[in-house]
Amino acid sequence: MKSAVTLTLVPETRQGPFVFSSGLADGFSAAAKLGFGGVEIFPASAAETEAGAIEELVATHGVRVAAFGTGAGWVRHRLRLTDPDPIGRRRAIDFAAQIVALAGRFGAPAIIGSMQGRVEEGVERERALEWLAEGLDELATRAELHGVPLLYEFLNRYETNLCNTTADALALCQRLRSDNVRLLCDLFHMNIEEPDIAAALRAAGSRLGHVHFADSNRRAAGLGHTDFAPVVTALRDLRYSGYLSAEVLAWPDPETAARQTMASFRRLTAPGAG
Ligand code: LER
Ligand code: MN
Repeated sequence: MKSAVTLTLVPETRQGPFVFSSGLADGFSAAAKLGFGGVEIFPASAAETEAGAIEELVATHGVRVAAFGTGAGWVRHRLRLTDPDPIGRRRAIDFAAQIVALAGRFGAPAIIGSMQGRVEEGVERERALEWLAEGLDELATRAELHGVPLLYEFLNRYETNLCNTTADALALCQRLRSDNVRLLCDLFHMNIEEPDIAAALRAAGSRLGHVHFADSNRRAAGLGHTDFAPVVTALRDLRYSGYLSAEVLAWPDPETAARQTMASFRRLTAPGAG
């Protein structure tokens, strides 16, 4: 298992679950100093992202890009894959596709989380799920050209009514033509929705592609009441080799949240732990 920490490039998400928010150079240097293997980047858009600067930071610090988020499409432009307007759906797919291509340069996957949208008023659930599947299929096919999966993140009920649990997300996968979609399991959302987080991770099995490593209150692991031992045992049993990426509040401050995450990561993944 590998460690990663989140970095947002979107100022209005500073209060959100992102550890670093003071630029690429600061974030990469802090991540490297604390021993993180990867940085998960939340860009404003592909066009506004300085890919060359990221390449230099990756080379300088020996820290990889763990993933790119696409959520700014929703936060900034209200784009979503389940927009009832076909032109809106097209724009949402195009926005995410550009991030898939950007991520591909780094051998990293892109994440579809809040860009999935929801079943909106006046829309049949079945229809919204079809639109979501169509969008994921197109983006997953594009991701395949870069040899990376597309990550689909199911969210808690306060953020979407599409897929709230691993079981929902696995059922969605059954609808897909592409087999290049992997699940992003966010332990914060799972703490709200799953009766047993470890069992849900086991159920995800080989579909599991990425983990958002957060405690019950969305603070760094160890600052809430989630019992991480069975979670990490499940991941070990699955031979999960992906990232545990700290998508957590910068509480009480970015440095402390990052240090706390790394201390928990080391304790939980040490040989013989669990
Ligand atoms: C939103 O709550 C979240 O977990 C993000 O990773 C989704 O884009
Ligand atoms: Mn998440």
